[in-house]
Amino acid sequence: MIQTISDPNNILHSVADYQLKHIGEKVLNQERISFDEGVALFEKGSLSYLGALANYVREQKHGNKTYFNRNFHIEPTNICVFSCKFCSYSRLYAHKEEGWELSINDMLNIVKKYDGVPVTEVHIVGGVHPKMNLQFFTELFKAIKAHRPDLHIKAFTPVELDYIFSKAKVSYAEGMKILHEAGHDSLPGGGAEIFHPEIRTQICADKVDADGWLAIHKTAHQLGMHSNATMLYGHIEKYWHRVDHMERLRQLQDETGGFNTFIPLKFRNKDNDMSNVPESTVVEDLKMYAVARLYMDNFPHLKAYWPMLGRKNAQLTLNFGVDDIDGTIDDSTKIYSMAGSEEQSPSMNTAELVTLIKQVKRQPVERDTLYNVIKDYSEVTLTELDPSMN
Ligand code: V47
Ligand code: SF4
Repeated sequence: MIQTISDPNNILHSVADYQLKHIGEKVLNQERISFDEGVALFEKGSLSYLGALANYVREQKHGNKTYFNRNFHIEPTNICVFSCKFCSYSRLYAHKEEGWELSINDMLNIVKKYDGVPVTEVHIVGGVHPKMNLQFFTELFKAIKAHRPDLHIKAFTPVELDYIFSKAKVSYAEGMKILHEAGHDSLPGGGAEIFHPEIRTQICADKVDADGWLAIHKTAHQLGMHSNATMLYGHIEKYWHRVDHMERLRQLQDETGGFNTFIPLKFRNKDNDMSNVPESTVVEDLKMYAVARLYMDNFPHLKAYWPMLGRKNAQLTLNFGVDDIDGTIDDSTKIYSMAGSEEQSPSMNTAELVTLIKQVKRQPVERDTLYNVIKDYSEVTLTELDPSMN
């Protein structure tokens, strides 16, 4: 073990506020915190107190383990029928010459680039193209699985799924079953944004609403598929909207147990219709991760997505509840570079990811999408790592 586990007795001494102390006691006794207590943590909790509590929970659940996976992204298109105000990435169908559209063959060729490379997952998500329908994606999944049956396909948010199922005139259950049988293994967490209609109608009025998002994840869980959940924070929402969002997810997780990971996504403001909204500070980001770890007690994992946060901040989050920093990625996603992330060509190989985790005295563990351990790197020294490995 590289680092000592935090001592719970020291944590409560640092806080004078009665309510915060009481919440801290509940956390240390593994009792669930309420909606109002979640809001109080955001409003009154100091960064050091929230961090100490969240780190305690993180170490109780996972010790020093910090998970990552070896994956690549395919973004089939950035043409989108919707017009989310925070999106810097999409182009309307009317301006499709400014965007890209990949054919099944193009996407299969991307998969083939990884022949012989030990990636375990392909993450497929993009805009909602009016001509890419249920049949198109069924064929895509079958083609990928025919070429590489062991590759886990994590694809599509309820935004795409709700659109393609309603165009195909099938129910969520029928549509999910068709895709699952074609090779669709799990759902990423996107499209959740902020569930509460007071905010959702201002930032992404025309896409699937909270009930639809939750119903599609529930349908996937009922088919035995796992999924992730995100929250786009740090724009026009209030703290209670964040807690409302987490509360809805926590309730569904109580029912199905199908979520793996919660991923808070920091709003980036470059080149979109919300560029006038300032971005959150790093202190606010770390508080967000910490409160998420404390509130989402039934979510096994909390992920910081490094291409969006940047590498240094991703390292910091590992002391604020985070136990997962996503994957190797390989410069295959544009969604954050177009929104202003410091990571303009996000790409990190395994040696770099392991180094990043070891530098902050955590234990790097390569996982697959479902968190089965592929390799524990704790005994591998930095000099033993091959810098050219993918
Ligand atoms: O739903 C779009 C977000 C999401 C911006 O499940 C933005 O493993 C910040 O869901 N600023 C899609 N965020 C990406 C996503 C995801 C990413 C990594 C891993 C996983 C996973 C899922 O990206 C969208 C939206 O919330 N987004 N624009 C922006 N300007
Ligand atoms: Fe389309 Fe997704 Fe961008 Fe919204 S966030 S406009 S659904 S690509």
